[in-house]
Amino acid sequence: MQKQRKKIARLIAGAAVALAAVSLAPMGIAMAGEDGAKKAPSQAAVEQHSDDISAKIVGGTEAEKGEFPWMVRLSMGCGGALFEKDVVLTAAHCVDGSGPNDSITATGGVVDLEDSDKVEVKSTEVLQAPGYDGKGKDWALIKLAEPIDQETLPIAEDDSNNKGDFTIAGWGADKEGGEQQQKMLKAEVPFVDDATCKGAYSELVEKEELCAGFMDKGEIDSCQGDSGGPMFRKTEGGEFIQVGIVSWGEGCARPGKPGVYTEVSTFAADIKKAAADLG
Ligand code: 4AZ
Repeated sequence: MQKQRKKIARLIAGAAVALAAVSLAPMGIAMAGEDGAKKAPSQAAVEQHSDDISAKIVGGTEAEKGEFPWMVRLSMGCGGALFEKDVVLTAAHCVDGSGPNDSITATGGVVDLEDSDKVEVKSTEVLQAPGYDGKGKDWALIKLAEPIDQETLPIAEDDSNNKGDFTIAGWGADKEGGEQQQKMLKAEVPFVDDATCKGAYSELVEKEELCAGFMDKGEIDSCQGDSGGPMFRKTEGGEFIQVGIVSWGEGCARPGKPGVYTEVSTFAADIKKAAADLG
């Protein structure tokens, strides 16, 4: 899976170039080919739902403008969340190491990436999680040249919100091997406990990753290009809080194969310190 993840990350980067060149051209063919053999068993299940008119993120619906103001799309083809107005929290596998970096553009303030209200800001620096080696620790920070004037998303500092139903959102594929989306899609997925998720993925790093999805039916999930985006929920006090970062999974929305997310609470102290230390 580690190799597959790295490949996926490379494909996303490649896809972003394609995206820049041909706007929202399909990137699904390369993706689908990538794990062609593994895909076969659940292909029928995926196709069964492909004519469902509500089938979006996978199995989601369009977000409202302003509904999730912290959401950003990153130019390498990932999602992210505003941790501060000028700091984006994303996945380590979306970036290429740490250091000064002006090659990433963050787009914020919109649901529709073609909306003229969009705000585009360049990166100045990237911090990839220290010790990241493709297994766990899938978080990174991107410092922006200017703030994006939108509400930020606080991160979970303990595991008390690692339960219940979560919201996922992004501009990634709306089905396995599908196209990147011009409009942000959102969906709700339930928590999957570590023991169940370990049964699906023996390589799961339980302290560093948490899982969500519908074990029985699949159908609703994050997918290629949603990586780096936040998984969040409301606390008992009614505030949105980020509990996960879209990280990986076997395919998208396959029964028995939930989405895997970086367990934000595990890294909250590291993330806060790293953000404070950015230039
Ligand atoms: C990806 O490559 C990706 N179904 C994101 C989420 C999932 C699989 C792949 C989970 O960005």
